[in-house]
Amino acid sequence: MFSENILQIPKVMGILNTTPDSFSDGGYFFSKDSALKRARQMVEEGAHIIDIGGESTRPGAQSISEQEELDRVIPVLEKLRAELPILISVDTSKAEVMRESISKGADMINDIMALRNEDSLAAVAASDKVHICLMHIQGKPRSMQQNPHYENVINEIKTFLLERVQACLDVGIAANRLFIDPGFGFGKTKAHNLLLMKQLQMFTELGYSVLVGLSRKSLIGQILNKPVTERLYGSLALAVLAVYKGTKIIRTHDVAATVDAIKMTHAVLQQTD
Ligand code: PT1
Repeated sequence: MFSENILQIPKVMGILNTTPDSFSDGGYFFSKDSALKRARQMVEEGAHIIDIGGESTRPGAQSISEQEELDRVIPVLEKLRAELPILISVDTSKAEVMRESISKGADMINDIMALRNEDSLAAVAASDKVHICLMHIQGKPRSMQQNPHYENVINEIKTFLLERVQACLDVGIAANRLFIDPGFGFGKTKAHNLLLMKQLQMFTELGYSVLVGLSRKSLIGQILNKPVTERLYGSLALAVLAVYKGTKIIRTHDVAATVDAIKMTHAVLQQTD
């Protein structure tokens, strides 16, 4: 579980996509074996948590059916749970996927919709131990980058996350089960994303653990003018900043590199005279 102790050093969450298109370098079709191979590799590289996702939430992505998502996620979760001594998160917004995942032993539900979809709040409230990540998004993945707009991006996201935290507390979910995430790239311009990073302490100082996902995102492409395959150094710079500002979990594709960057950052922050 995510004991107090385990959160002392910031943790790396490795991304495990079970979407067919994400295996474009290998075969076109997703296979359970390739997902398990990737998960084992991330554990060897030092991941503390594996985040299994069946539905892409990248800008422009289409949603998939509940059955499709269950078919992609649950078999991988079951295999991972049986095989690896690691925390398992499931990236989903669907109540039924949450319920199935919890019953198969998931340790965390990571929801980009922050439990606003029907029945999803009840689905996680039914467990007394699963951890929950509440993320901010403006709009829906398919159209969120069309015209992001805020009067005050920091205040609006902070208010939103605190409202979702309160909704969880109201149904009896303990505060220490909650993580909050400002949702980099989810209905935000380059300026919005940069300001969120510059002011990230506004979120880490709220009293809830913060999780962020920055890995290979278009924000990095916009600054460095590099394709998604060449965004590692940019991703590491942002991971270091996020940890410096008090983030507890970094969600990433590049586990080994991120583990080292975070260890170094944490060692500096820990040092006393
Ligand atoms: C995230 C996150 C996530 N990101 C959490 N879950 C994705 N808690 C999926 C781009 O701008 O940050 N936090 N689950 C991936 N989504 C995106 C969004 C990927 C934007 C790429 C971009 O390139």
